[in-house]
Amino acid sequence: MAHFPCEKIQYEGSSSKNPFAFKHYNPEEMVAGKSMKEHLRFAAPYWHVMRNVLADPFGGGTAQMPWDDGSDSVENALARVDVFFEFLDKMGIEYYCWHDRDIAPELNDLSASNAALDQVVAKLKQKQTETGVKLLWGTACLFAHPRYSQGAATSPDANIYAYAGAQVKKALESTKELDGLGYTFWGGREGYSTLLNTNMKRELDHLAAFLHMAVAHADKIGFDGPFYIEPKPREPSTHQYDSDSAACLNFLREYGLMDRFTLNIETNHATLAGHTMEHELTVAANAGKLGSIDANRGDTLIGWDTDQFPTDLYLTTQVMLVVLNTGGFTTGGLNFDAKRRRESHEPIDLIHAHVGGMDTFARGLKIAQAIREDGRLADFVQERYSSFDSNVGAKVESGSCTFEELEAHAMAHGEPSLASGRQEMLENLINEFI
Ligand code: XLS
Ligand code: NI
Ligand code: NI
Repeated sequence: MAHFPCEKIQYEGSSSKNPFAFKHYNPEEMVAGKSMKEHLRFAAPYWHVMRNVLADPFGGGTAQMPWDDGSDSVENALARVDVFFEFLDKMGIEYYCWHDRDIAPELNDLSASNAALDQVVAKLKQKQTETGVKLLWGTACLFAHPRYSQGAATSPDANIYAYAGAQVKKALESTKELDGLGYTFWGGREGYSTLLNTNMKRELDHLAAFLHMAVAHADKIGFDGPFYIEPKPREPSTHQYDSDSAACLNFLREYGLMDRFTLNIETNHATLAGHTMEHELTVAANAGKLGSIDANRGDTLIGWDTDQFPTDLYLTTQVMLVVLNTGGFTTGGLNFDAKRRRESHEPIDLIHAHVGGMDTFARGLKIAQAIREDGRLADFVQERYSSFDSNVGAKVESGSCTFEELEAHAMAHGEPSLASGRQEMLENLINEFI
């Protein structure tokens, strides 16, 4: 039985008026030597597609899920897997992501929960084999259960810390079992509400020890994919330790974790941190740590993580410019960590939402590549710094310059004349392509 009343979504081109067709995402179309699907590597998050009931702080869920009996049974969890794979097939999405507790229920104790997870993982494995779908990354939900209300790997309680470790151990083994390409840590409760009760130094030391144990266990079981840290500044905690790309990089460097970790950057988290997505991606890329992307967007009028689908061409163009400039994804991809609005409660709205997100990224990819081929933007930036290509500037960049030499240069050259930054001209240039 079909749960999403539409055919498989096909590419029909930009003149199509069919809401169940891609206007721009043409998976096999080549852009700069690679197919669109290889560039974009779309992934669907199990938690939003299958488990998000569309509640908000003022009201309960509205999502219609006729396939779901509402129970915490393993049977219900197994039934959802078929629906999810029907969804992936209709969308032509070849990657997915999960939290352990999205795919399988948390039962009375850890061993029962682990056994339930094993059953669902076995079914996911079979579906992956049948369809060729791949797991982009797995993760453990260390934020929903009340035991984690004061943190998991930063809990003040060693018993809870141990429980979290056991949960990550199992989630990592399940990721390995499904040939997952990566493993993500989003520190949902890893932060604090008040420093009055918090020993920040001990919590950060514990978090680092936790991540080192994860790496050691990955090595032990032969999981060699990257670990991602997903920055977010606040919500649910008042202050979260992984607040933005720069904070994460500093933490990873301080605790000797740079080798195995890279970043998974989410648009709405960037904006909550008071940055643009382009900024967060660029900070990561400069450190060689742009691993993967949670592709959503926020709402300028709402102050929380609204996890909306990307619809803004400027945003997707900026994202794809950074991605293309770094040479593209290797293990990562574009995971739509996005949910429908509470008012879009029918299953078919999931299809509309993803069609839009995929088309918006396809256009962003094509626009970004056109801007790169045109070359004027990159040429402008190169020219802007060209005084560092020779003479005193080149000496600075080689690390061999002294203040005496700068002084001699300044004395000899008199008052410098500074060129315009030409922001408006460049904004006009970008609009030529959008
Ligand atoms: C929540 C996060 C979460 C992570 C995975 O804001 O984005 O969904 O991506 O734990
Ligand atoms: Ni996310
Ligand atoms: Ni988020």
